[in-house]
Amino acid sequence: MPTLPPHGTNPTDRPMTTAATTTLRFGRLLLTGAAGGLGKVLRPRLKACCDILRVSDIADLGTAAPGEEVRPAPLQDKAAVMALLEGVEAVIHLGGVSTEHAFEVVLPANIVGTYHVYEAARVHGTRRIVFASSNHVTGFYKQSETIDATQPQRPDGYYGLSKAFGENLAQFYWDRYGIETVSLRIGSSFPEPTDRRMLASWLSYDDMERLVIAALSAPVVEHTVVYGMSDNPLTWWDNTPARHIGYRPQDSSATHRAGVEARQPHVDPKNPVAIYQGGGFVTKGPF
Ligand code: 15L
Repeated sequence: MPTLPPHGTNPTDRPMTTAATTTLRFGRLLLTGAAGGLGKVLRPRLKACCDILRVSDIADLGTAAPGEEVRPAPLQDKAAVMALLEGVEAVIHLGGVSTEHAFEVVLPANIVGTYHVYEAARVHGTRRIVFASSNHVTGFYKQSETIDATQPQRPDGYYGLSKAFGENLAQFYWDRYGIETVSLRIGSSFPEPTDRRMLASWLSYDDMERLVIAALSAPVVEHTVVYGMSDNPLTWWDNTPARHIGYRPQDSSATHRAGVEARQPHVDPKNPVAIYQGGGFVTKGPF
């Protein structure tokens, strides 16, 4: 059943895998935020690589498909999150708010909630978490810069700050308790890129699946931060420091470029949306 190596080991007899080819099977996986945009995409795809997929959200999750356990739970309820992680091998933590909001909205769902997930992982001995971070952790870098995940965080709002907190929490739980995390700084994961910014930040759904499977199955990750992007010819993010997780994107925004440019022929270079990597998020608020 469990396929993750014990903490501190680096087995050489297990091949790296990709979404398309993985034969890796987990016992029970937990997907939080399963009723959200990316949760709905990942739910059927993750079911293919585990015996039981436990899905959670505060929004309606529908009925359980074969091999699923449906467990609604508010992330700010510590007891509920404790129960959620019982018997879980690894967590894909997408839960919380996914766009910019007032701090009072972000705090319970993203900051307190993510703390509860890590505390529950510590208590139950869960060994790996795939954390849905965001490109908005570094949204105040300019689109004229190329950065990698080793550069200082520059969040572009309270949402980005909450994801920066989540990444720091992940680092702490690795250093202190040996719980491994891959923090995915997801770009724009939609069916296709719809504006010029997304030509750089787009992550196709298939590449999103490849990224999550790589994050779950790489033998040793400690705490790795990786940008979630497809193989876009135009990009601000260099994923070289995270190559060890074995993520190899196979889609590209190039095939959508002509359509995007026809729909959005002009960009005002003085508009902050076109200056900063975080796009429109940098102009939200104050609340
Ligand atoms: C995010 O983090 C959001 O969750 C998503 O809705 C998009 O807005 C994305 O960033 C983006 O930057 O395009």
